[in-house]
Amino acid sequence: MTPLSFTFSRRNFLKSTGAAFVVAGSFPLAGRTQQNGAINPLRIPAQLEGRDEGGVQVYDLTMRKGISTFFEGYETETLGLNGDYLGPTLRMRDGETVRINVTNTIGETSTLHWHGMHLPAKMDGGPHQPIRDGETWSPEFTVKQKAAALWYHSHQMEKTAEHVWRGLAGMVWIDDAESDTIELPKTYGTDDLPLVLHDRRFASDGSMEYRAGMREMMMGMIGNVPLANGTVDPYFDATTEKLRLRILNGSNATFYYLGLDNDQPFTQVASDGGFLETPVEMTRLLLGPAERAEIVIDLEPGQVVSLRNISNALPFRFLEIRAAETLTPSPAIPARLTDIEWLKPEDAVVTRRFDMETRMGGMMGGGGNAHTINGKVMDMMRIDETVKMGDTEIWEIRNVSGMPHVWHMHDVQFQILDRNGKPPLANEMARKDAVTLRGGEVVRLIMRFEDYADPDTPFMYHCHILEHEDAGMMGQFVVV
Ligand SMILES: [Cu+2]
Repeated sequence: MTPLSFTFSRRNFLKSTGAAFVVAGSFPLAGRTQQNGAINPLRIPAQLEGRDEGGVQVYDLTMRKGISTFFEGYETETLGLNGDYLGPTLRMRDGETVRINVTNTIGETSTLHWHGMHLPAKMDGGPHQPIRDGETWSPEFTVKQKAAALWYHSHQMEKTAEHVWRGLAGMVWIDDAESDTIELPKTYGTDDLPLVLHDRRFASDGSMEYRAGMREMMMGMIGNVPLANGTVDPYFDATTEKLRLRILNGSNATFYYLGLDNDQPFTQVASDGGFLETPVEMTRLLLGPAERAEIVIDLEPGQVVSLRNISNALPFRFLEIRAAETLTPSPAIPARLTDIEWLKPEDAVVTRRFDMETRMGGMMGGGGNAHTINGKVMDMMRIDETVKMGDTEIWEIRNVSGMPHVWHMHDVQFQILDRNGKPPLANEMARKDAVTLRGGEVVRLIMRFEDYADPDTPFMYHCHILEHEDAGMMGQFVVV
């Protein structure tokens, strides 16, 4: 087995699932070894700033087909935005009005969803805002949220997994007055890096076709090669004492358990929807699909340290960081990063309950859909929940299956009240839009629906294992 192949074992941190998936794959192309140094410079996505048109910040994004070289000598068919694979990092500011012209040229209908953004449902880019091939969709809205590292991705009904797999995703970074002045690394591409982590399954001819069979529809599509910003086995030459990584788990279905190879601690400063109130020092970070974490790593001159997926079976490297012999000083991380307005359970007017269920027999036995929420599969014509604008609500999510799921909801950033009746982890005390639930777990979320009543256009909630979403593990709510 070549060391570039890897094995996922979630047993060591997902003990409760009962399902110990070990998915091994091998990639015989290169025959190179991760025991040696990393081989490719980390790709840094271009930044895309808006251009001012009468006070509106305008962005142009073109979804297109591309040819990517992940392995020397092999061409791979991919999709990208303004490029061959993945898309640029959009930079936006709180309070600005933005318009994004999204042109679809991929040869089939797709959508582009602004994951984590608070915006009108019609601008959300979900299944109800299809962009046909050759057409341009131009959502316009005012950015109304705290500084955060968000992302965008295709959300085409029943095709989300395939379109994201092929490359239709990128990040959106929001800035505000607080992030302007906070003493954290913030020079893009130098000490402040986007890091889109995912895995893709490559065939021996270099192709990474999306082929979800029965097993993948049940467990999710899992790759045999890890990538960071679309780079295979990358390194980054660091020149500063502190390095800030804005990490997105952009995989279809893989839970990453991240750490540094020398087990040195790092500091998480932000979660999905922005800064934590206080930094959290840690040595391990679990990120489910769609979750984000911003971490800061302290570097010694000349140090080589790797960000790895930790697993008992076979850990693999996502990124090798090579520190220069002389490093530019970085200021200490502030003891307090922000103030979060904590929502109070007594202010909630209703508690809604959602059961995320996977019936192993369902699909295998040909008995229809295996992945459901409250026993139902997604129906674009059905509104599942109606929420009153201005209300604070508690949503209790139960994973009644034996495998992990990721709850994600559109429109709002929520707060986790408790996990299995106990307080959430320190790094979950945050604004979040996605939360990992191991088999059997229960989380209570609290959120306020502040704006944008629209009885006709729903927002989505769904599992962010994309194969589960496509199989129907999704529902719709309207704000009225
Ligand atoms: Cu799921």
